[in-house]
Amino acid sequence: MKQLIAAFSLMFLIISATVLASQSNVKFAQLDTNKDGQISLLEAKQNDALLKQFTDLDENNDELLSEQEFSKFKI
Ligand SMILES: [Ca+2]
Ligand SMILES: [Ca+2]
Repeated sequence: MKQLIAAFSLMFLIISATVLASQSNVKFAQLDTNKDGQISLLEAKQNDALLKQFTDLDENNDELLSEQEFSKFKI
């Protein structure tokens, strides 16, 4: 019985960790509010962490983040 409880607690922990991780994972599509497939500086302002990394992430310095550039974004 103790093992069953332990197994359930572990499962619960894994599920909550997954939910938390997906919540903090900012989605490209959510930030790309005008749906042009790029994140502009204005759109990046929705997320403080992204704004701080914007210039580092923008490898071709066009002041837009492509999905590929955004994929390197770490919270
Ligand atoms: Ca956009
Ligand atoms: Ca760019």
